[in-house]
Amino acid sequence: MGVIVSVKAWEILDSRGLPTIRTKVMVDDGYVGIASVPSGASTGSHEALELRDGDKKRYGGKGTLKAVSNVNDIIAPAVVGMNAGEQGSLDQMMIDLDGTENKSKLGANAILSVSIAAAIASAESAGLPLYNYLGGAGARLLPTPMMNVINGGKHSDAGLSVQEFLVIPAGAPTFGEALRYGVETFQALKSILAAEGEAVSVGDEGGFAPHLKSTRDVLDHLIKAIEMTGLKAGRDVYLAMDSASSEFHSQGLYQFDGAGLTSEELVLEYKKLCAAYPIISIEDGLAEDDWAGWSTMVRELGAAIQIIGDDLFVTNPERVARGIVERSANAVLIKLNQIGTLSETLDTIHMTTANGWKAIVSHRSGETSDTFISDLVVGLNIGQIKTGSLSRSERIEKYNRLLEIEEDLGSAGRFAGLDVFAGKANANRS
Ligand code: 2PG
Ligand code: MG
Repeated sequence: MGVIVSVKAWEILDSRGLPTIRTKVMVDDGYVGIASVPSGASTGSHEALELRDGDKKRYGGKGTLKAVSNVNDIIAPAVVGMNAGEQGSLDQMMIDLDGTENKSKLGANAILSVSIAAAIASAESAGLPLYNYLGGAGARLLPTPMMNVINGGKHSDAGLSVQEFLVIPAGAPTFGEALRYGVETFQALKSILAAEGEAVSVGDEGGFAPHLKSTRDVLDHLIKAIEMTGLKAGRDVYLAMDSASSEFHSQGLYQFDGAGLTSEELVLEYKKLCAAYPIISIEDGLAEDDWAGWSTMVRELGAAIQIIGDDLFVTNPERVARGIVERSANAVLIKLNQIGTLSETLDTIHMTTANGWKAIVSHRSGETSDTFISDLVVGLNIGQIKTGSLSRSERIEKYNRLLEIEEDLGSAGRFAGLDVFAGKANANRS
């Protein structure tokens, strides 16, 4: 039972209409697992390699036919006959087949599609809900969502330095209520922007992309939107940012809101923002190789807020290990396709939480309808998910899967709420 009998990949499109890969793994009792791999825009330079064809005549070079054939012609013959439930052996077999540091031979997209599809097929074969299969009998923590309602940086043409402005409805009593707080805030924001004559079309992650003046201007709009719903900012709903600052960092300076700032100056600016607004989390506040700047940020702000490394760590256990030694952050963004197998992703999660840091499971800006991350976050009781705004089906499907899990768990379910946040949000824990 659970022995892999076939592996088949094909090219599909992601939410930006660009090619990606989908793979189906079938096991001997007839069950199948299907996985689709997402794709980033503000990718970290230390991520595992996303293999693209480079043939300019197809999709401007972004085709994924090589990755597809690497699955069908190289990985499939090697893994057929293995047990889909032996995740560690299966992933190690693919890592060895690839043989490079960053999965550049077979492609992290090719490898990850098989890794996840095998886990899903094995869960089906075992007759378990995917979250239970991944996490065991104790899986029951519904995550606090971080919702990206304003899309700047590389995710839209809004012209904002910061890539993501997020609302965190951590004060809600349940996941379902948190989702409602987020949706109502999103709708209120829409009406505020529309009344100002701003565009209400959405960016890559389903948030609005208005041409507002500055970071503070956006944060003011978010506070106004929260309060318009009757909720209270700093009690029911909190704020967060993903600066994705590698994108506006060059030659030692950060081009932030029209000024060229050093790391120290940017950290000071974040400090002022955190004092003025109920911000409880900042991701990639500094660039992916500015290790010294990150340590400064933790010294200045680490007690008050969550400091998340995304491009800094790229879900890579070796980079997280360095961050732990140097106290570079206190949280790690978890993206499966940055590292390329489920097993290595689990290693990174374990290292993160074993050291008392927080993990946040994340989507990519280019997504599909795949909802694996919803099961992963509940399965491992991680407590936080970042999966976009409250529009666009590829984002909403992840929330809908969490609603389904919440329903399944019934009174056994727990909502992470504020409990997963230390620092200033802690003051509001009941
Ligand atoms: C990020 C992500 C997801 P991308 O920076 O955290 O929100 O964006 O997938 O473009 O790297
Ligand atoms: Mg990020």
